[in-house]
Amino acid sequence: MPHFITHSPRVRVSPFYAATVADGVVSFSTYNHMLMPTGYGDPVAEYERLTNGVSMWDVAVERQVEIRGPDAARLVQVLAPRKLDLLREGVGWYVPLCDHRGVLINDPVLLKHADDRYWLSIADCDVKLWCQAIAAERGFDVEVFEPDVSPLAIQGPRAEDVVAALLGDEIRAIRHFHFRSMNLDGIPLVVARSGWSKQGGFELYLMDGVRGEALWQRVKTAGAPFDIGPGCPNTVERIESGLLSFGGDTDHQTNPFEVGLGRYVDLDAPDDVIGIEALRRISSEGVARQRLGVFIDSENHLGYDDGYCDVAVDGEVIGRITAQVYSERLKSNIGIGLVSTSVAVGDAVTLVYADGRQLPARLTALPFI
Ligand code: THG
Repeated sequence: MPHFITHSPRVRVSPFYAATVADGVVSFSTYNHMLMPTGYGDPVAEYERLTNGVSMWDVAVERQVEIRGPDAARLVQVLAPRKLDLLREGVGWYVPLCDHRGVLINDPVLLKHADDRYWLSIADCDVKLWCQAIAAERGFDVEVFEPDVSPLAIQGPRAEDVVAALLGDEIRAIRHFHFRSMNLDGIPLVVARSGWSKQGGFELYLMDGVRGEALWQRVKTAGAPFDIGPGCPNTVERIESGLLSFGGDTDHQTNPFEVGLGRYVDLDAPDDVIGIEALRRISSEGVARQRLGVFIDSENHLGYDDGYCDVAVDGEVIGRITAQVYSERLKSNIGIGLVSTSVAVGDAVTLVYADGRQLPARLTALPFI
């Protein structure tokens, strides 16, 4: 029996929704209270396009939290444990947002439009509420709201050629994580060199939801000579690349140092930054867990349906695998997990599934590729 999800303000659809349905989307997840496409029915072709060609993704679920007003710079500095006086207009930075205990609560890209205007391009959780609460508690003069902005990602080695065909050769000069405002025959965009893959690419932040269908068709047309096709944030590629999935790979205790985001924390950020004292303490005491990969020894190709599993050594649970897939490129099942610092790369471990199945595995460093 097929089942359906009722659309409502609690499960919103993207401005590209009708276009993704017309192009054959077969599955969705939810993210930031919206439907997010997760597959078009041909995972091999989708992986191939992403790694050798170009693919277009409806990632409108990466919502923006806009912070605007005289105290905008003060608010973002209090929210993010990086020294933001070094962030320039037209540049995005990856910033781990932490709570007062140094626990990671989101991993957005912070885009600076102006001294009094920023976007937090967020992963899945209610960052707007957090920002509004902190702004009010600290008495800052800012507005915090979700603007009408919906990213469409163009990812893969041929992405730059597609975006140049769409918007002109000037986009080739946009550097990694830099962005600029552009206009595509009346469709307002912010164009950034970014995206949740290691294959290179751009994100077109659509600034008028009514134009979703128009933008999708324009990208398809510009991409046709490059064999563009639809895709989604790709589980195989992101595990091979070791990209963090906030909420997937993290739990309610995870700090940035455990998951490889320590290089995005400045311990000498100002003392009034939320969580900075805890982060300094965690950094000096050292972490108890680390994010590693595993090669899993199994005849079957593993995936979401296999569920997640504990990682054990000598019968003792020392961690958990949070995502696993079969990698055709590596000819092996691979996974990502959080494990104790009592184990190390190269160690043999046993994966213990909820149904009692056990599989041998070996710890390895990230990324796989
Ligand atoms: N695009 C945009 N917003 C996002 C995401 C995105 N918001 C949330 C979600 N994805 C998760 N956040 C990201 C975004 C980018 C990267 C990782 C997680 C990323 N990281 C590179 C890395 O880890 O090597 C580079 C980081 C850097 O150079 O600073 O690209 O996909 N708009």
